[in-house]
Amino acid sequence: MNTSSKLIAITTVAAIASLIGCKPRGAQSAVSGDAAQKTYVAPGKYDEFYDFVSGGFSGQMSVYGLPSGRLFRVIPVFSVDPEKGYGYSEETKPMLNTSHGYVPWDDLHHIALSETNGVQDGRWVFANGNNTPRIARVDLKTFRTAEILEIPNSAGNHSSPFITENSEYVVAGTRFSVPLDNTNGDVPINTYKQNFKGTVSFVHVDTSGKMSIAFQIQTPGVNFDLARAGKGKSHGWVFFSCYNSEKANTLLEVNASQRDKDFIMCVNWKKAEEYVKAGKAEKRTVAYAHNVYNENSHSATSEIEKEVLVLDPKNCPDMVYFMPCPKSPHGCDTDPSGEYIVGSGKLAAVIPVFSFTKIQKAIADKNFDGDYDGIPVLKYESVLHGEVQKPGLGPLHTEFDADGNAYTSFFVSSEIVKWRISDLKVLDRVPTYYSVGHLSVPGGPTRKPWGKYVIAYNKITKDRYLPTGPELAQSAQLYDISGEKMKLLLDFPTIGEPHYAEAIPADLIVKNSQKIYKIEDNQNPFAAKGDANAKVERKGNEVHCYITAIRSHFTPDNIEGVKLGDIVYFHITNLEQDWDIPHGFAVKGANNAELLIMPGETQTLAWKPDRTGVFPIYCTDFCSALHQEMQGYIRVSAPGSNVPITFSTGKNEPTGPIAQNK
Ligand code: RUQ
Ligand code: CUA
Repeated sequence: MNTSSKLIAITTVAAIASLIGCKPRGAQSAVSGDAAQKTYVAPGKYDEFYDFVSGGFSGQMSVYGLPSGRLFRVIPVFSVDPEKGYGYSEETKPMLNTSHGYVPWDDLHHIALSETNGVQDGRWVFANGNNTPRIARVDLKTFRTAEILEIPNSAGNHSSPFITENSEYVVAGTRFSVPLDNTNGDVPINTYKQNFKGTVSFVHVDTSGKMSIAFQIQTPGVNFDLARAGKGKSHGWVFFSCYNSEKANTLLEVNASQRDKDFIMCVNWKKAEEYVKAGKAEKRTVAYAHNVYNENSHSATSEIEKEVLVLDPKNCPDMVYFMPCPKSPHGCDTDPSGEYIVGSGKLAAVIPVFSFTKIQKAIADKNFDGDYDGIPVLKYESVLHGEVQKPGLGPLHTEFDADGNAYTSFFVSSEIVKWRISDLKVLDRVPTYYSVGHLSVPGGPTRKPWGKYVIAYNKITKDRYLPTGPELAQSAQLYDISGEKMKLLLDFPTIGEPHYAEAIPADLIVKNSQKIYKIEDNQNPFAAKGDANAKVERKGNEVHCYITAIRSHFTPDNIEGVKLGDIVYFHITNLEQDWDIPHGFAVKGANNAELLIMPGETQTLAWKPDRTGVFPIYCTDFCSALHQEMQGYIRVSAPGSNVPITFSTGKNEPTGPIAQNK
């Protein structure tokens, strides 16, 4: 190879590495001697933190303990889950309803724990549905999805859900700009610049956790990527990173990387609230689902809402500003003081850090660099605290500790870099295995970081685990950040693709954790609150079986009189009032799978038998020494049969004729 072709080869390798991420060396030797001790949680002992980790394309959220990395639970949110019956039971199906109908699988990227005064409070965790735009709220008493709200005028709900410091709002910025819902969307795609708009939504959270869309702000047709709310002095503002300020509609890889700087959009939501109060918002007709799970009836309802209020910055001065940010920013993170806003340009060679005080001054002085679609653009130099020089390649996200340090993930150079906010000095760097996306410090996005660890959520696993065919578990890596230098302690596999995660001290959640549902509070209309209420009733071609479950039998466990063409509803009430004693329920041939019923709860399985005969039913959760005896039969006769409805447990006399099926 001559020198110039060598050079070409090297640049090509570098270019490829910069796109796919490179693999650091010394993967096996990176662990320090006391790592095992620092992550060992002895049998019977509790972890110090809960870690709520997004499942990405699995649509779920998983819960780990830190520092052990032990998996405790997968919480079904935007996808059906055969482990919990979520999305299969009649009671939970409405949770996955949308204006497009039933959507049983979505893509969950970001986690937001509720806060009071900027500190995690352990009440709820919010998550975004990325594909069919939604925000979910999980109740941390029960670790169940309590509410899902669809976001209209939105497509690709990526910039979501980021939370304000008193959980006043969770925000949702649309990834894709699109023709808005109340317009004729049937337009040529290459009329993007005229017809496509963005929106950011402010979803109000009331004191009980209930969500509602307070207002949306219509924006130029850019792509919103991430966001963070201000805190402390910047409380009242939200910062959204945006890319594609070129407004490209094809081959964004090239066409959306033209401009030297894109933007961070700064929204003064207190101002927006004033404009809404003053009647400046336009009512627009849209359709979006609002699904709520009722803890007393153990049932979800889905309603389609019809209206949103939309603010146009053109009519609302001083509400929205653009701040230039080099180049294709992804993460946009605010430090614990609320003074600094860190942009992470995926293609930028520096990390820009903006100052909230300077932003306010630039606004007051009208220090603008023209406008973008009528919205003032702040002068880059006038709002900049400074740039971190040569930090690494491909910065994505930044989290903070309580000592004035920031931790930024670098996808391309596959590392975490620690730097100081005050003087922007790089202090330390550690490799990740491989290609870290998000990272998280417990309490890192709040006013009160708990520190101790930073966890890298890696996109690529390669040789780190035993191979499992073409796909490997994605991985998290735990680093000790209590000293000056970061130290790798542990790898653990994750469920789905971890995007963002948030960790919280365990005692903020443990004390509220619910153990059972009280049977006397059970308001499910199909509950049988004792064996005396167990029964089977025919209503036209529906057969409703009100069945109780208690160790180790169902009442009734022999049911006859069902005819082909009927729909059978098994309403199972778990009478146990003891922690950790669920019962399961399954019937042979049910297309709708199974149930898992918590103590004191009622859940319903709908079954449409497809043939005559006798079908076993049984408990699917090993609940007692006689779990295997927890079974029964249901008989299905021909459509015209005269077998009467009968039901019993513990009776052996014949209940109906045998040959009526013929
Ligand atoms: S993203 S790897 Cu979906 Cu939050 Cu940055
Ligand atoms: Cu009930 Cu096994």
